[in-house]
Amino acid sequence: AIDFGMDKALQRLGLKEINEGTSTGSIHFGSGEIISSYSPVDGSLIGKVKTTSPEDYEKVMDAATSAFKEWRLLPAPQRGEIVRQFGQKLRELKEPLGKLVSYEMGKSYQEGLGEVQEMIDICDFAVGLSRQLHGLTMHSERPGHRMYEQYHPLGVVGIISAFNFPVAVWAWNTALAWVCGDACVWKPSEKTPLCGVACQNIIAQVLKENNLPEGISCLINGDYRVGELMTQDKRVPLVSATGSIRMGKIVAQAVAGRLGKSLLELGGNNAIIVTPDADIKMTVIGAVFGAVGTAGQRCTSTRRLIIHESVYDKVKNAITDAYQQLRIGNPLDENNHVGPLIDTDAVKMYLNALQEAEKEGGTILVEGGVLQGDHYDSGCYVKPAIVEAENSFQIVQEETFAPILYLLKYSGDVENAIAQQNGVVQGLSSAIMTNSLRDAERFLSASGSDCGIANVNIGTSGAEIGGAFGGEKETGGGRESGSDAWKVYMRRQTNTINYTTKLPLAQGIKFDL
Ligand code: UN1
Repeated sequence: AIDFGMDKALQRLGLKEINEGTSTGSIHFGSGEIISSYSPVDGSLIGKVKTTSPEDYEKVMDAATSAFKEWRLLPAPQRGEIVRQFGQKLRELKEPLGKLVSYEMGKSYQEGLGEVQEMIDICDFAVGLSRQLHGLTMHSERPGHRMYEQYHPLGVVGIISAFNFPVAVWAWNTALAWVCGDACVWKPSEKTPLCGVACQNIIAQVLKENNLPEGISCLINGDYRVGELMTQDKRVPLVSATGSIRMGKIVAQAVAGRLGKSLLELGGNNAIIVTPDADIKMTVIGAVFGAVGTAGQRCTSTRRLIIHESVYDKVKNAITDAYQQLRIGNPLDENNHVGPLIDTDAVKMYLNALQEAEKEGGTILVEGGVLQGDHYDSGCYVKPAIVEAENSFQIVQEETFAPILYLLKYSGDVENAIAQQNGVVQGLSSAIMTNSLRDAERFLSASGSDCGIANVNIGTSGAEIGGAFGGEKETGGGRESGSDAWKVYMRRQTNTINYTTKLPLAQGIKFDL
C-alpha cells in the first residue's frame, strides 16, 4: 500500500489522543457514547470521538453564552484580527486538513485542498467585512431628528453541517458570525466528526493565544438528537443547517415553533441546459465534473442534463466517451478522478436509484455498479452512471447523493428547457451552456431559472465564496457566504434621535397636554 502520510497529518492536526479514544478534557468534548469514524477510502478506523450528552450540552451553552457577552464588546475589526489569525493557521495546515477531509469524507485530495482554500477565502472575506458591517442612515420626517440603523451581534449561533463539505460550510457560517460578534456552537455530521475536532483544535489554539474564551467556538458531537438540543433551545436565536430537505423541514419547524431564525441550505436537483449552439467541449467538462466530482455528493452536483434534440446524440456520445476515461479509486491518489461514497448506506441508495430509474422506463447509457476487489475493500466505490430519463420520473425528481446523471431532451424554444429545469421541488443551482445571447438572457430573466444560483457557460457546482450561496423552494431559502449574507448573523436596530427641545410626533399627530 502507498503511504499517503495520514499519520503525520493526524498528528499535525492534534488528533493523536482522539485516535486512542480519550478525551482531552476540553469543554467541547463530551462524555456520551463513542462514535467511531471509519474511512470510506479503505474502511479503516481513523479515530473515536465522544458524543455530547444533554449535561455536556448545558456546559457548552454556559461557555458559549458567557463568551458571547465578552466577544460582542470587542470592536468588530479586532474580531476580524482573530479571524485573520485563524485563516493564517489554515494556510499552514492546508495540507494535513485537506488530507483529513479526503480521508474521512472520501473526496479527492485536490477537492479536499479546495475545501480548505474555501475556508481561507471566507476568512479573508470576513476580515474585510469586519470593517464594513454597515447600516444605512435615513432622513427623518421630523425636524431636528436623526435616524439611522445599526447591526448588533445576535447571540449564540448554532451550526449544523453535512458530511459532504465537512469543514468549509462550517467556515462560511462561523467566520462571518464571529466578525459579527456571535459565539458559535457547531454540530458537524456524525459521519465526519474528526474534521470537526481538527477545526476546533485550530480555532481553540488561536483563541488561547489571544487570551479569549474558547466558548466563542464550541463543538458538539453526535447525531440528530444532539442537533435537536439546539433547535429547541431559546438561547440559540439562529440555527444554520445544511443537509437534506427532510432534515431541513424538521429543523425549520422546531426553530419556528419558538420563533427563532433558521438559515437552511438543503437539497438541490441541479440541471445544465445545453442549447443547439453550445460549446460541446466546455459542456462535457462542466457536466462531467459536476456529475462525478465529490462522487456526486455536492448539493450543487449536476444531476440532470437538458439537451436540445438537435445536439442530443452529439452530447450524449461525447459524455459517455468521457465517462470511459474516469479513474475510480483511492481519492488520496491524485491519478484518480472519483473516490468512494461516504458509506454503504449511500451505496444502497445509489443502487436503489438506478433500479428505480430503470423500472420507470429509463435507459442505462453508462452502467453503474459497486466495485469489488483489493483496492475497494470499504465497499463504497461505485461507478458513475448515466441514464436516459424523463423529468417526470419520480426518481429524477429526487436528489440522490451519488454520481448518477440523467439525460433529458427538449425541443423547440429554450423556454421548454427552462420549464423542465424548474419542474422540480428543489431550487439550488442551475446552468446553461450556450452561445446565444437571447437564450442566456432568457435563462437569467424573471421567467428564467428559479434557482438561487444560475450560471452561464459554467457548470452547476464549484460556487465561489464571494457570492451569496443558497437556493429557493425546498432548498430552504437561506443564503450563506458572500454578498450581504452576513446580515442574518446580526440583529438590526433602527434608531431615531431627537436633538431639539420639542417633541414632534411622527405622521404629524397632534397631542397637546
Ligand atoms: C455543498 O455541497 O453543500 O458550489 C456546498 C460548490 C461548493 C459548495 C458546495 N463551493 O460546489
